[in-house]
Formats: sequence, structure tokens, C-alpha cells
Amino acid sequence: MSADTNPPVIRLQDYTAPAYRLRHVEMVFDLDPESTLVTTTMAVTRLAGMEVPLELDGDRDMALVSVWLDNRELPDGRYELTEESLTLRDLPEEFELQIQTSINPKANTKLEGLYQSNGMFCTQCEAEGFRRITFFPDRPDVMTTYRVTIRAPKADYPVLLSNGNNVENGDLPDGRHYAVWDDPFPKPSYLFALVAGDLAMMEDRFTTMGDRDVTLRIFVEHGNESRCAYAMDSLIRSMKWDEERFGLEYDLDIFNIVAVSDFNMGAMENKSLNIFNAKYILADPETATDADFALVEGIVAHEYFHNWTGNRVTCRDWFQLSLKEGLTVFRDQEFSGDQRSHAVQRIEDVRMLRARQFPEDAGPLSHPVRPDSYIEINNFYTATVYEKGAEVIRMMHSILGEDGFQRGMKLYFERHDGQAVTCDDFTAAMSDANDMDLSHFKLWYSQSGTPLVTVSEHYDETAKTFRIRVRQETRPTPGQEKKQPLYIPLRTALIGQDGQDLSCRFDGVEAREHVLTLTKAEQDFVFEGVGEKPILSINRGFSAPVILKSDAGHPEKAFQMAHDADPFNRWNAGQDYGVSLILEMVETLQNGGKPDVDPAFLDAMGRIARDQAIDPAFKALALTLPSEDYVAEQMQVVDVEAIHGAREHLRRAIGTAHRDQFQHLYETHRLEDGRFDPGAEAAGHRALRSVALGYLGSADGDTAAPVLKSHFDQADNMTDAMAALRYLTDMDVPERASCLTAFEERWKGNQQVMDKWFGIQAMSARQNTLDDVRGLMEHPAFTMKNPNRVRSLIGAFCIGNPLHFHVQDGSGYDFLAEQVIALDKINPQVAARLMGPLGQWRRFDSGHQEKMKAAISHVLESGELSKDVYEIASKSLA
Ligand code: 0A1
Ligand code: ZN
Repeated sequence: MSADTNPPVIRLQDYTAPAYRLRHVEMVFDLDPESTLVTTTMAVTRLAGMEVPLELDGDRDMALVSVWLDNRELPDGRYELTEESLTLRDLPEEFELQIQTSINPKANTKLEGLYQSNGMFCTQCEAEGFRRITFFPDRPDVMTTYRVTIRAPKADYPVLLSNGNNVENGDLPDGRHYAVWDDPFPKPSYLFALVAGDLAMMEDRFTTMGDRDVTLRIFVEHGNESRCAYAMDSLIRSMKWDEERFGLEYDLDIFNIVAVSDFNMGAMENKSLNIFNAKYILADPETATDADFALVEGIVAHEYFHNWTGNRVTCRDWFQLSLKEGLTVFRDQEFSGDQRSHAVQRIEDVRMLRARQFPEDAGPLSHPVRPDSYIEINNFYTATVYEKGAEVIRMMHSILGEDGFQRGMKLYFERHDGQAVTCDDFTAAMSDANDMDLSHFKLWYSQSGTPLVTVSEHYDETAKTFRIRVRQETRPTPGQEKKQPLYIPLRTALIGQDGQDLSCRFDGVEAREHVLTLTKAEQDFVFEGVGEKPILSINRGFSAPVILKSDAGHPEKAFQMAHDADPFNRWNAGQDYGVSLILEMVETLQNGGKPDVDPAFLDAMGRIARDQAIDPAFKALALTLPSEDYVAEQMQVVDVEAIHGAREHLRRAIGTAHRDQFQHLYETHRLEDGRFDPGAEAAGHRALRSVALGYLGSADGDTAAPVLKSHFDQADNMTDAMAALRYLTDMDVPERASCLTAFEERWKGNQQVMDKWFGIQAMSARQNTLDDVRGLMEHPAFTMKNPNRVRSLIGAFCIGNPLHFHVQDGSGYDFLAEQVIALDKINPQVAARLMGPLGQWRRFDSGHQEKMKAAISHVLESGELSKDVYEIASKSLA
């Protein structure tokens, strides 16, 4: 795709139902690394009144070998073949079509379709990978049953897996063997999966609530067997949780997971054969941090939950992606909250939403939760579809309550089990089950942009009323000039001077917490019986995904930090306060001054550090300043250097003011030696200790290096080792190199751990980081062919190191453009995802803008581009 050819735009409004139905599909794979033969036999019915040709999707990387209609081979002239399709005309009403294709899995560096990873065969078919295996109606609303035969040399590929049940196995001549898999559940092609390899296996069992005995297996490369226990445990807990919370039971006798080293995304929910990026399966204390353990748990749960929300009920078309993703993210967030702490989970989820989705929604790639057009669907696996989609489901949950939401889910499955449906079908089920009109609420699916909600308050002492005026505004986004007011639920309480929530009347109801429903551009809400001037705590638990601006000043924020009964708002008050201080300091720095630090903020942080009643995990979050990116989000014109300088200055001030307290926290939250516990409580202690260590480092500067080194040397788990390295990486001290070298020596055989080593260096604030990154690209462990390596080095630099990526001379931008151009030839999907930070050019001063735009143009003009990169680059520039 070059800049002057127009790739087709796919539009929701052009959707038409399929003209042909597949009654059943049989596939035979003769596996060979360079020349795999795929024979696909489809039993097809033309639907009544559909006098149209059968158009099958294909791909230029696949060769057509033969086409047979009802057992007769068709000559070339009987079908039309293009690089991306196979069309057949004049077909009977019912027929059997057999297609043979030949593919080269070894040459498949895109990692879509059938490919090889470390010698094993595996597949990735979502969204449109199946068409790289055979010519097929590769769209999610064509669902059918599959029976799959896999043939391969037995010595190299003793394990042969596909979806459903293993119904037959046997030996073949020439050292080959075969396995037959039959999946009784009709599914769309994107859920097809095949794996063949020499793999180690860990097995367990689960008995469902309906007494079905399910065999659970996790397959990994040899040597990794001992690192699957946590994933297996997470799977069993997920299965149990889905029964208890949603009444959803597993539906086959077997559930397989395979971990692969080369994978474009996190994991894939293929029916009964989930395929994972190994990074999200393998975890043990020595190699995985607490954050990694939490991700393994959350992603294993996410993929398992898809069995109902995604597989049993799937999407009609790819515009409906959030139907399965938003709902499944909501479910995995709830699961993690139930397993760990709802407060901490909510804070982390919102942190992520603000870090990834808010900038996306404010930039050139802004799109609705249900997009209405795309060039390349792979570009729409976004934070908006996933995380904002989950917020939309969460709002429905809070509007309907747990019981009402579950009534809606029950009706959704009663109506749509076995079907491919739309987001409208989901909201209709929620609405009908609760006799509630959700038509205004549904605007959240089609309108993009983050609403800005502004609150002004007025207390009337004589009338004892507290009135708030709430306004909402959503700025225009690409393709959507005019915005309408959304339906916004705001959980709200009024806090009294004693720190307790006041009981007051709203809408005739006396309570300590109320839900305000904002439906207009501007609305007044009046609370009655308010005996004293309160502190407003609004949007508790982040009940709506909005940006909130209120009258509250620093004293009110400090008060909330100390007292708000809602943990999310308590944490958020500290973030708001921190952002506002850092912004003030940025201004001082820009004017050549030396910033002061507000002593009241230092006091508030000190109070949190000393408060023994606070859970350590929450305390660690509350003591962590807003990230540089989050501060940047609040600026008209981003100045990365000033933000970095101001934030570091504030960290040093906090560290210095409370040095003794941090020393105390560091010493007292040391866990007893013994067995590592990956649970939330122990992780909370480690998190708090790491935060304390960081402040000690900030307070003491380079003289802290020996303490950091000894923390590193004594670490018996990856969380502690990484905490020390994270602080050391920014310092110019000999301990930095000695720890990094020791780490490399110890872990050079482990790709997953080496990714951490690459990442930590790529995110360093030190002067010559870009040179280091270029140097690291020459490291024997680095390869552009592996997405995890690319993300850990190039991605970490461009996304995780704003200070150096945005360096004045534009060298960071040129570096990214160069890597995107090179990577696009190997793996377009991963290349396109790297482009994100360049799209933020409007947020910078004109000097940066010019250089960022030049880098995007450079990519666009570099010759043949994939649709993936073309779409992101061209939209970023528009
Ligand atoms: N459906 C998976 C994620 C996934 C999406 C796209 C992929 O290739 C384009 C691969 C995986 C999930 O939500 O977990
Ligand atoms: Zn998903």
C-alpha cells in the first residue's frame, strides 16, 4: 500500500448478511514447515433468495492447489482467483466444495494464520488469519462445526492439537502419525486453532457444578513445566468463579492451553484450545514480578471467560468487537477484584484507562467503542474497544445493580446462545430483562471522545442545602464534529468535617451515598438536610469514564486524601493534588525559576505513609506520584523535560521530608524468609517496600547506590530485583553496570527475563539512552522477528521513555520511523502498534510537531506499506 493508492474502507453501514451457510467443515493438514498442504471440505447451503456468487476470502501468501465441486475437479475457468479471493458462480442450492491450498508456515513472520514458533506449529486466526490457511467465508457470522485431521512426523511433533475432542489417533507410514479432533460447537473461523510440536504438559482436573469432569492441560516448551502452576491455579479459580458469580459452566470434557514464544498479542480464546504468549503463562518467583503474576491470573481468566462471552455468543461483524471484549474485560476485572482487592484493582484499571485510552480518544485515532469504519481490523484491538468498552459495561452494571445485570446476562444467553450478534442485541437483553430504557445510554457505543465534566458547588447555610451544577462537554473527534450529552452515572457522597459521609436527602431519598444521573449538557442537583458545609466526593469508584474538574482546592484534596471513605476517590485526590503541584512547578521551571514544594502536600503524603490502618498495597499506590505521561495529558503544550524535572524534584522533596518514615517502611515490610507467596497481601508488602526504597533513593541521590545494590543482591524474587534495577537504571553509578551485568549473566538463557533487562535500559532517564537502545538491538538475544523483544526494547523506549523519545533534535522520532519501516516488512501488525506515540504530535510545540510529522511522512513515503501501517500513519497525519 503506497500513499497514493486507496485501500478500501470497510463500513458498518455496508454490512450484509451471508448468502451461504456452512453445514459442516472437514479439514486435513499435512504439516510441513515450508509446504503444508491443507484440504478443506465444506458442506454448503445457499440461502433462499440469495442468487449471488460465493466469494471466499484468501491471501497472497497462500497458493491454491485445486478446487473440487461435488467430487469433480473444477478447471481454472470455472472460478475467479485474485490475490485475496476465490469466487464461484452458478452453484446449486446444496453442494460440497473441496479446496486444497499450500502454505509456508516457516516464512510466516506476520504470525497470522499457521506459523512456526521455536520449531512448533501454531495458529492465530483472529481477526482474519484463517484466510491465510484456506479460502473461506472468513467472517464471524459464518459459524459451523469442524472436524480436523492433523498429520505430521511423529518424532518432531508428538503433540497434535485442535479444537474440541480428540476422537482418533494413529500411526502412518514414514514415521508420521495423525490425530483427529472434532468440535461439536459451531464456531466462527477466527476461533479455529491448531498446534503441533514437541511439548511438555502439565495436567489437572476440574469438576463443574453440573458434575462434568474436565481435563485441564497446559502445554509448554520443555524445561518450562515447573513454571505453569500459577496459570493452572488461575484457570481453576476462574472456572469456579464463573460458576459462582455468573452461573456459567464449562461445556466440554477438555480444556487446553498452549504457551508460545512468538505471539502478536497477549493470548487467544480459541474454542477449548487457548493459545498464549508464553509471557502470560510462565511465572515463578525467580522470573516473574508480582505484576506478572497478576497479569497471568487476569489473562488466563479473560481467555477462559471468552468461552461464554465471545465463543458461545460471538460477534456478527468486527465492528461489534467490544461485544465480546468489553464484556470479557469487565468480567476479568471483576474476577481479579474478587481474588485480590477491589480498591487496588479499580485504581490500577483506571490508571491504565487514563494512560492508554484517554490519549487515544483525544488523538487522531479516536474512535467509538463500536467503530463505524476501518481499513485494517487488526488496528482496532484498542484500549477504546477493550477498556472503555469494559467501562460501558461497568456503567450498565451500576445502573442495573448486580441482580439486574445478571438478569440481563441470563436473557442474553437465552436469546443468543450459538449466535453471532451485535452490541445492540446485548443492550436489548439488558434493557428487556430490567424493563429499562437504555436508548440514551447506548450513545456511549457510538460517540467517541472523553466527556469533560465540570462541577461547581454552592452551600446554603440557612436552607441547609448543597447544590451542585454539573456540566458535560465532549470535544469534537475525527469524523464527529457534533457531540450529544451522554448518560453519565455519578456515585456521589458529601463528607462532613469529621471525615464521615453525611446522611442527606437527594431525590426524596435519605442516604449517605447517591447516584446522580447526568443526562443533559447542564444540570443542577440539590442535596437537602445538609447540616454543615461538606466536601464533595463525586464519581466515586470512577463510576463513569470522564475527566472531572471541580472547585475543590488543595485543602479539600488533602482532606479527601486523609478521609474519603471511597478508596478510589481517596487515591484520586492525591493524584489530582500531585498533578496540580507538578504543573505549577513546571511553569516555574519554564520561567527559569526554582520550584517550591507545597508543605501541605508533603504533610498529606507523610500522613499516608504513617497511617497504620491503610492496606500496604493501597498505601503503595497512594504514595506513588502521577506518571509523567499523566501529567503531560493535563498540559496544553507538553514539555517532557520540565515535567520530568518537576516530578523528580517533588519526589526528592517527599523522600527527604519523610526519610525516616520510608526507612521504617522499608525495614518493617520485609517479609519473613520462606516460601514466596504470590498472593495480593504479600505482593502489597513488596510493593510498599519498593516505593519506600525509591523514595530513599530519591532522597539520598547517588549515595543510595550501595543500598539499591544490596537490595538487588539480596533479592530472592524478581519483584525485588526489578525494583532495585528500576531505580539504578537512571543513575550514573558503577553499581548500575555491575547489577545489569550480573542480571544478564544469570538470565541470558531466558528470553522472558531478558525482555525485562532490555526494557529497563530502554526506559532509563540517563543521557545516552537512545545509543544504548541501538547498541542493544545488536545483542544476541534481540531479534525483530519476535514481538516481545520488539516491544521490550523499541516499544519501551518509544512509549515508556517520553524524556528521550521526545528529545529536541528529533532523533527519537527518526529512530521510530526507521524501525517501523523495517518491521513492516516482517510483522505489520506489531509495526503499526509501535506508531502510536507519533500520532500525539498535536500536543507538542511547533518544533517537535514538525519533526514528528516529518517522521510520519517518512514512513508514508517509504514505499510499499502494509494496510496496518498505512492506516495508522495516514490517520495520524490527517
Ligand atoms: N481476542 C484476544 C486477543 C487477540 C486479538 C487479536 C489477535 O490478533 C489480531 C490476537 C489476539 C483476546 O481478547 O484475548
Ligand atoms: Zn478478549
